[in-house]
Amino acid sequence: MVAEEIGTTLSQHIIKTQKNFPQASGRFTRIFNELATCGKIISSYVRRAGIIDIAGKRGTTNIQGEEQAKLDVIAHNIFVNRILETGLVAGVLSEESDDIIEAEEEYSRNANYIIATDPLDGSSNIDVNVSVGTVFSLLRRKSPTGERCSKDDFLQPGSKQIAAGYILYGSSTIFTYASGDGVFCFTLDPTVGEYLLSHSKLRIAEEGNIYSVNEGNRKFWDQGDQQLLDYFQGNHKDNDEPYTGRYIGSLVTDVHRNLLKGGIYLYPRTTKNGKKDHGKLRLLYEANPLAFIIEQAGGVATDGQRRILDIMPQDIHQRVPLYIGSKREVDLAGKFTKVS
Ligand code: AHM
Ligand code: MG
Repeated sequence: MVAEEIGTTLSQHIIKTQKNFPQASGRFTRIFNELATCGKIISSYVRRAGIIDIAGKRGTTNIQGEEQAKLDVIAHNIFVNRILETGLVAGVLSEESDDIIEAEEEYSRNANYIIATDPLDGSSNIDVNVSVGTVFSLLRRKSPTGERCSKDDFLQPGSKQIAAGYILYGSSTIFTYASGDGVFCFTLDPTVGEYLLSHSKLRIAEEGNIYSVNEGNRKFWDQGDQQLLDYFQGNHKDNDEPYTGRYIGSLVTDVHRNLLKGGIYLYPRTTKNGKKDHGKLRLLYEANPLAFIIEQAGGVATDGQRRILDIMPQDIHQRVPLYIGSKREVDLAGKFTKVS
């Protein structure tokens, strides 16, 4: 970061970058301001998770017989309501809702964007004070502005994303985004209530020495994935130097660490439920936005063979195996998964 960038706020930065696009209408800036606000509000809930009664499981009821909200449902409601009320977003696809949520007619007349989100990824970690995050993917709708949007609007490959980002609620709250001109991180300064630029045009190392994976699933993996793990652990004929294992179980946090330090995160397909699945992670609001960011930082993201951003989705909640991070390790993973 150069000296004159120090102290730059997220909104200053977005306004400045949007000035480079003569056709920019200010809509992008307004959506980003709202995303930033959602992050601040969700962050304030996350920070109080042990104090206020929001860590309960869904399915329990409060004294009025109402269902108790879990923090990921709270995050979903904050995110969806605020984003749709901008009048610029025609529909939101959220991990917390089976169907897409359309904007009310009064808000959708001029809305030409759509957003896919995991409002609180890794939320099973909340009860034990481990970092979680909000992930978002911004796309242009396919259907004409003014009409009702549908699931089909969301069935676009990740390469069509206009922007993507995540808000990480860790030891500090970090807003990271990419929109075609590199990756930028802004750290929320609680003393001024603003996100301040902390990493500019972030690049991921071409090779790293961290692997992040849930090794407990090993026996359910394809042979190639098991051999890849042997490679990382130094139990392979081509490599007797072990990597470092780091797995938080919170995708945003694991990917963020590897973005800064270099390495690979993987969630391979498994046979956990008796037949081969597609792993756990969702293409549209987990894999795509993170792949967009990692690629713009110089890294790679695949499903083992295909570039994540080239996959044409068939379903809004489609799952996909994910290998994401430094180029060397993800390319290497491709060699191992090919033989499976
Ligand atoms: P979630 O969206 O329900 O939180 O699930 C996604 C999370 C990721 O953050 C994390 O990397 C992964 O699930 C962990 O899964 P596992 O517990 O199987 O290792
Ligand atoms: Mg998730």
